[in-house]
Amino acid sequence: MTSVFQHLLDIKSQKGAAYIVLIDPDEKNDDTLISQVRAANDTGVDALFVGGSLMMDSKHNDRVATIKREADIPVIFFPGGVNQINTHYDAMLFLTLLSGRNPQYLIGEQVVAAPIVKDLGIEVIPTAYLLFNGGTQSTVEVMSGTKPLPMSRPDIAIAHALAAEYLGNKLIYLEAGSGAKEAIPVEIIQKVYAQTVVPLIVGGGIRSPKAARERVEAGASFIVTGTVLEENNGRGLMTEFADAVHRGKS
Ligand code: 1GP
Repeated sequence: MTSVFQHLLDIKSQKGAAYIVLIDPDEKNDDTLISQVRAANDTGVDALFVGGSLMMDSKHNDRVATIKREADIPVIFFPGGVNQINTHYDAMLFLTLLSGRNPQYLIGEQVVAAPIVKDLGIEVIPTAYLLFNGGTQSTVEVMSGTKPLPMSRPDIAIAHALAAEYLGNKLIYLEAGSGAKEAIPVEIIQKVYAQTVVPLIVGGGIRSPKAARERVEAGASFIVTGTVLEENNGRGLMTEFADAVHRGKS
């Protein structure tokens, strides 16, 4: 059976890039959860990332079960913490918050998670998570107690990306933070892409299909959107994003 990671790489080589929708299994999305997943099934979305930095009730595991039941595409755990692990995921990003200097998110959570992940048999995708300053204080910045990287310093971004590659990560996530005012700049993506062989996920503050397309052309292999779809519940925008990300090679 093809791994989820290989499936994502295959989509990238067939379509130029993959489009991933982030669903936060928090109570704020209770009413739209099923419609979002069904829309993703039907509009050319390639996979779902599921997770969030802060859960405001205890029902997130039930919501993930609902997402998995409804989804025809891979459901990938995008962990906000070890407490969110459950049996419903097809794979997980095994994240290290490499932009930060908080040992809890560099290795602490991972050590606690590892035996549980092994026991559950979840496919892991080693992923370096680089959080940038998207112009507003993100939930992940607050919850992780780490400083984001400056958007204005491609040299610092490149150094972190190279460290991520040499540490053996299979993906690098360039993250502006959910709801960011400013998405990761095209220039940062171009410069990081030129220096590393590791496929790039780009997310945070991407609010238009045009912005998504520009980031694919700059070198992103995977585009993630969350907030814009929470604010505009409907299939139309999802289809436009999928077409923009895939344009040219489908
Ligand atoms: C956040 O990159 C994702 O982790 C998506 O961000 O919610 O701003 O689309 P948005």
